[in-house]
Amino acid sequence: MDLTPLLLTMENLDEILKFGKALAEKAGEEIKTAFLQEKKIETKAGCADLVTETDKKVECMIIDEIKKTYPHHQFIGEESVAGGLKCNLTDAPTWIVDPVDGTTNFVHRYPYVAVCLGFCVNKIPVLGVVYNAISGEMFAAIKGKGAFCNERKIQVSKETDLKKSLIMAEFGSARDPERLDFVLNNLRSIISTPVHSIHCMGSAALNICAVASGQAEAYVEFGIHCWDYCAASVILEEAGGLALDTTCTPLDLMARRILAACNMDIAQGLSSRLTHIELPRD
Ligand code: LIP
Repeated sequence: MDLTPLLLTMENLDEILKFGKALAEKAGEEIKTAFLQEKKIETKAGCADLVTETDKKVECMIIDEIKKTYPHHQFIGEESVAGGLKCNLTDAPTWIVDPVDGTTNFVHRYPYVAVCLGFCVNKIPVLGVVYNAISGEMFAAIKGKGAFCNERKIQVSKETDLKKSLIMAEFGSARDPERLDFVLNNLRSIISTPVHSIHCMGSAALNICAVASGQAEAYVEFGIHCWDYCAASVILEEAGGLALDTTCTPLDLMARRILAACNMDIAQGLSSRLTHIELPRD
């Protein structure tokens, strides 16, 4: 494998992270301004798959800034893909962007909303920024250099007993009866472990960052996209956690499912209680 792009990029990942954090803060200003205002809401794949003009405006701003600063970098953005651009991850340095993760929360003014900037080289996530503009929490990590929230080092929970765990999960945006049965059956299986509780925060990235921060032991979801979990997966692994496929095999960025856990005991315990499905790849 030609390591040139990786070596070239690894040399200035600190500079790229500085750029990413400043870009996330700039995007966060736009989100904060619009957060309490009336919003023009559209739907995408279904009645609960929401998008606003802020999602689109923020993604355009992010991509313009990347093109200006790093013209040789590629990008994959949620709203660009929704607009018809192919989701094609190559070995080139690539930004994977969710301008507003937790759009439903943004629409309802529920304060769990994050700008997600993941950065991959040779298809490997090596840098992640997840910024909750409403709380001011800036989660960030470079592969091999630890994970931080507002410059404070974060690490996962040490709990190994699933019965003493807080699990993050989501209903997702699909509302067809078959998918709802699948989601509800898995939620029932998890809660009847029994676990301490299941919380649904409405943002895949912030759920993963809650695990990275030791506030929950695991998060699992089927049906999300690479932009929902690329950035946060780097933060979780640098906090000592595991970003895995739901079957506890290595994470597949394009498989649209993740099991994020503080350790393998929790991951295997949770995975064994799930029904697994394959989804159309990103
Ligand atoms: C959301 C995810 C969430 C999932 C929602 C939606 P978006 O991302 O963060 O985990 O349950 O269906 O996909 O659409 O707000 O960027």
